[in-house]
Amino acid sequence: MSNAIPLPLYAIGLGSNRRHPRFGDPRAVLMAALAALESDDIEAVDASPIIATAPLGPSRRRYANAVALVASTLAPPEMLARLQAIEAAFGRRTGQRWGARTLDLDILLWSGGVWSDAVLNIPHPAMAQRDFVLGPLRAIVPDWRHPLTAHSVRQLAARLVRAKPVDRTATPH
Ligand code: A4P
Ligand code: MG
Repeated sequence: MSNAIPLPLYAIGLGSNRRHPRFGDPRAVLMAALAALESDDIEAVDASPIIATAPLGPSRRRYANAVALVASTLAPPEMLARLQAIEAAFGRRTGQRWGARTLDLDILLWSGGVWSDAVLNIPHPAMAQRDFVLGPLRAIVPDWRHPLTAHSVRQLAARLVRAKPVDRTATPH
């Protein structure tokens, strides 16, 4: 019998739209990144399927995206530092915002709820607008509620589908 207090959980978004010279294409980059996330103080709990997505923003390369659920006692700033170290180890280029990148790791949700400081915002401010985030997130934690809106991930994903502009009825000019 165990009366251990459950470890805090983080949902981590993974994205890549550049090959890595050793790991290969973006899908292979994400598989390597999922393995790299596991460490003495970060326990892998679950991972979504890796999906191919159309780029949002100026980059023309398609992305591979996934979400990992991890358990860790690391505080949010420590987790961000760890993710940035992994990005750096994968040779991520800094520079152009939204440019092609080998690996992008974002903290999407944390079981502690809300974190907000000059360099870190949890929940990730754009998560509710991004289907490449909500799709994989729904595959592993559909019932997790956004701490600010109280919507579940499943509800957020459904709202986003409904909000999509549909232009099948455009009148001819
Ligand atoms: N930061 C603040 N909150 C967080 C958080 N919750 N998690 C700060 C991670 N970082 C957070 O991020 C810039 C700074 O955000 C960090 O230094 C950290 O202090 P970054 O990852 O270095 O820069 P970025 O990714 O180029 O900019 P940004 O605005 O974060 O871009 P996004 O939102 O990451 O979007 N299309 C598809 N299909 N799939 C994608 O994955 N990704 C992007 C990048 C664009 N289009 C995409 C995808
Ligand atoms: Mg980012």
